Amino acid sequence: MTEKTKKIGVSRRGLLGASATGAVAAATGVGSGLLTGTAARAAEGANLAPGELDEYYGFWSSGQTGELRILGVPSMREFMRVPVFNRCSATGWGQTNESLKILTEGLLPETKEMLAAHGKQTYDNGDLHHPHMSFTDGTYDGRYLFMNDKANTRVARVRCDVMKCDKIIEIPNAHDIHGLRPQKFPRTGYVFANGEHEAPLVNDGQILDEPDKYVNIYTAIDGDTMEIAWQVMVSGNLDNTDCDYQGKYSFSTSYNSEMGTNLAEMTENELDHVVVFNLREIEAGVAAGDYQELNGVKVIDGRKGNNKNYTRYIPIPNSPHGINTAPDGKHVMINGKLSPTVSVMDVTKLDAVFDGADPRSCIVAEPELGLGPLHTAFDGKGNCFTTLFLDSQVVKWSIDKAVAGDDPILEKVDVHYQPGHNSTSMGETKEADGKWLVSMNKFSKDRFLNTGPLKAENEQLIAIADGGMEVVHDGPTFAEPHDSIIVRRDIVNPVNIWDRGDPMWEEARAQAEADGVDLDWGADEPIRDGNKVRVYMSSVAPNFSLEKFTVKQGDEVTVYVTNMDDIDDVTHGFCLSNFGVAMEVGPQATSSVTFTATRPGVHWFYCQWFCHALHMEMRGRMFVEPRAT
Ligand code: RUQ
Ligand code: CUA
Repeated sequence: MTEKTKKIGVSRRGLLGASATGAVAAATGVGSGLLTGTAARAAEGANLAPGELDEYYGFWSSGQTGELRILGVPSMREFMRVPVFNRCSATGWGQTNESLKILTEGLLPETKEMLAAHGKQTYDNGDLHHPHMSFTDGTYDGRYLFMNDKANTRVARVRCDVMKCDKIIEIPNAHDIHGLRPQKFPRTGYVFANGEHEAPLVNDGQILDEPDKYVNIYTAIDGDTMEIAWQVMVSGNLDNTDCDYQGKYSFSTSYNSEMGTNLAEMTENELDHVVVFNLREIEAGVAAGDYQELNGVKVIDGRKGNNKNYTRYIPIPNSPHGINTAPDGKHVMINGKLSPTVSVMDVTKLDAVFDGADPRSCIVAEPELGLGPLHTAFDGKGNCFTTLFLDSQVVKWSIDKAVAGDDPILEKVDVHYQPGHNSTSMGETKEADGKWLVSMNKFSKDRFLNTGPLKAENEQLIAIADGGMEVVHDGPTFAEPHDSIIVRRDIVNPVNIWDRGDPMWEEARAQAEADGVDLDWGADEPIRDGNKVRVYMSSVAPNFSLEKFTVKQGDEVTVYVTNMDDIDDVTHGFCLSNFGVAMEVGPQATSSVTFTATRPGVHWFYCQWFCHALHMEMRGRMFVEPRAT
């Protein structure tokens, strides 16, 4: 904080007092969010002038929209949407050959069969919950973002150099990947992924309504290769996951330890559990061959009562949800959801638990914080910020006080409404800096102009740098504000222009080579190969290298477009009207799309990405000769 903002901050607080602001606002008849919000934003530097850059990147999930979003913090401006599990009309994600390769190559054989029966190549929907960056030595390293798809049991990776998804895998044996976190130390390393819903291990229809025979699956993926390293069979379903700063343990919350299949059964027990995974023991078990191989994956048995050292089950009250490792490297917060408590687990006591100590001996505090604790974020100064879903509040509390058995609650702030996840700047790394807190709220109710029965959800920015908690910004969001991370901008360094050698269009490169075509510039005539036709063109604003090309009705046509502009921000597109074809072609990138030329006649293709004063003129014709009758 600069000297100037500090002074404004102090004088504002001096005048109004942190808790008096609401009363003053109410008395003047101005919405408290408006008055204190505007004042506080100016004071805390959340309000950036046009052209000013944010201090942090925010990487946001979009829940059931299925994409990753990039925001700026503290401005909360949305910069970019990165399609991942969804389809994208603008970029052609789900339609270009390059994206279809990524979307299909990691699918299981039985999934491909199911999709083919529906006339599809890939899923159309996804539910992206948890985006997290790769780590090196306990902090973000700017290489990758990893994220889960709860809807179709997938895990994806986004390259941070180009901010595009480059890998998606479907996880066999598991059902609905929910919690996801990368290994923090020594590096990522593993990406841990929770299977949320339990089912028979071999789910071939032999076992149906026999829930006592269902298992759940915890998966470790190799973040470099995006291959599955191993899986562990566990008791109870898995909710969220995190890991320590030593590279020894990871842990998952589990609600429904009862293995019930309806609400009454699922919430019957007072205690559920956290499963602790002993990474070295599991690796040793895999090395020693103590696994069964199922769908090409090594599955270790870590169920309750297996008498091995792969897992421990720590009883936790009741239906714990979020699990968050504090930047102190020692404490892990397990958020009680149906219990008003957060259980504080001390990871330094886990060795003893694996040596036979009482599993609860690692729980060093269990403060009661309010109703519906879901997730906890950290300021790196020993304080926690826990969302209280039912109370519509965020509670700030002290780890030391909780461990000492004192009342740890320092402050509560109202959020609007029903918060789920929250995140702090760098808060899930050892470099947590305690400047900003975002509360991702599931309901906005009256906070915005009414948009009908379906309303925006609400993300609120809370300034925490001066030791208090001030809600300084409301940000509407569409389906849904699930989870986010806030990353210092010096860590993230995307390129402006693609490298012509990028692996993203490896197959186009190989095909062009086989066709004797220079992919950079294209070919004058289509290359025919039976009824398969390949059209190669380049684009330099405001021209495509081909003004026209001719194919025959019924041909399977692949159009490759290479954008030879090497200027920042000059993206071209290729849109073929009435064929449902459109794609983005970034500077120095190649994109391709395949379609069948069913319609005879003259068809215009045009650049749909505004690139030049003569952008409207950037177009050409496809002639489709009618099939001889
Ligand atoms: S879980 S709202 Cu899908 Cu992230 Cu807690
Ligand atoms: Cu190229 Cu518009």
